[in-house]
Amino acid sequence: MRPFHREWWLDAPESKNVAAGGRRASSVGPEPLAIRARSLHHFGMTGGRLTIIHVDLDAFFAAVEQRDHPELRGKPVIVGGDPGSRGVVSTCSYEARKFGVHSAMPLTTALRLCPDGIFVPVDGAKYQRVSREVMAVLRHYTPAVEQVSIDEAFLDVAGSEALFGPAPEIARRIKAEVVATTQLTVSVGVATNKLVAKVGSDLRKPDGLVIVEPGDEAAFLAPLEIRRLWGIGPKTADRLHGLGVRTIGELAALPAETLTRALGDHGATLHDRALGIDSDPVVGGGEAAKSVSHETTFAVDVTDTAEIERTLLALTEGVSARLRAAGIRAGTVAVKIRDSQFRTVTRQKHLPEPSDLTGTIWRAALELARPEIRGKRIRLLGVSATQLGQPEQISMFEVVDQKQRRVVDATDAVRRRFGERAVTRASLLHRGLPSPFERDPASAVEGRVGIPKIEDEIE
Ligand code: TTP
Ligand code: MG
Ligand code: MG
Repeated sequence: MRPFHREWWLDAPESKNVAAGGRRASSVGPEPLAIRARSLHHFGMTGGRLTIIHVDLDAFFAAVEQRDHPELRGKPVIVGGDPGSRGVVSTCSYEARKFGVHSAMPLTTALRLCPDGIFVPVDGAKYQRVSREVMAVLRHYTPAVEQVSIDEAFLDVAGSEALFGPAPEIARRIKAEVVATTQLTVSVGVATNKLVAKVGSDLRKPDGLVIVEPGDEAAFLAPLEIRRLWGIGPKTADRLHGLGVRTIGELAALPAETLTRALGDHGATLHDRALGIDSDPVVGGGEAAKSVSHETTFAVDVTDTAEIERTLLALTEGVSARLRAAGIRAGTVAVKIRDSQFRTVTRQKHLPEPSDLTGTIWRAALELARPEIRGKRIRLLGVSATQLGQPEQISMFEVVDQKQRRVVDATDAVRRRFGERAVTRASLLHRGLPSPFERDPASAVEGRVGIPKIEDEIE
């Protein structure tokens, strides 16, 4: 029942076929056609990184009905109500599309084109519920999710790569997680900007995955029909056809003045779009935390390495306990070090696996701080965790660190019940160090003991 998983990187002959014959069914298969295009031109014109993802559900309302009524699967399902009424088609299954039925068409026309179609009413409340489930899946990967309709959204995964891998990998995970959660398929486009990602997600429906590498935007769009471009409706298309322009490449080749003369300001915008240029940011998710950080200023500047390293441990404890309390993990750890001359350096490091464990984050912080503290009098220290995200459901990491995980879960539970200072490491006791959850403590570090061993982590 599920169609092929379609995955595709740009390659020039393939895209010509798409232009000539619309969506090709013959080239699909489980393996990506990983023939990378030679970028033809326009280096640097689009410039961005491959972090924008567009997700759109396939035949959304009809797919929900087929999911919930197995007898409708594989059949031409038309959502919109009684075909004898004056309503229009909301959407229809891909089986019905073969007959020429499409959204916004009068139901009576749909009945004429597809007399064996199964007409079902619109269940708006149900589709809203499913839509919320899908959007929740998307937010597992980044807070930067911009929902643009009931069944589609843009994501900017620039801050999530350390947690979940590069954007194409995130796209594959999203596809799998949406199926696992809702039994529905989505089509996904991955590109450097929203315009190209959106064209990409639409190109290989259903269950498509199209990845357009940076620099390939114009070459990717060139063979496609102009109607695939945002902002080209039937009227604009007619005028462009009048100028002999049928493909996006022909549109890009037209002198900008000719376009402006024919279409006014809109012409200039279209010229940029035809080249795959779009700087519209993904808007959304601004409320989510971007980092968790603790810092402390010493009452008296410190030179003692052991003291500095213990302070980093205490700060790390605070940061990691807050990560765990929020159910998130950090992909990157940073330290901030200010010396007696008020010179401030920050150093950061990606973790091999996102983590919320004190030991892992502290080891990274030590590695970053050690070269920076040598021979200096230190005034301020800070530890921060960034590139925050939800933990993956199953991780190799969990298997390795189960013992540590059990210990932190137990200590967090005791702290929640009995207060922040109820559990602390032996190496931090009586040292006047800030306890976890105390933010930006100003308390000075007193006393000198040996460098705490990392094994202290598990007490
Ligand atoms: P679309 O994403 O445009 O269409 P779709 O999901 O049905 O099919 P595709 O695989 O091509 O993406 O719209 C999402 C839903 O919005 C669609 O299932 C029903 C509803 N809708 C309408 O009610 N009226 C309309 O004119 C359109 C375009 C959509
Ligand atoms: Mg859709
Ligand atoms: Mg849509």
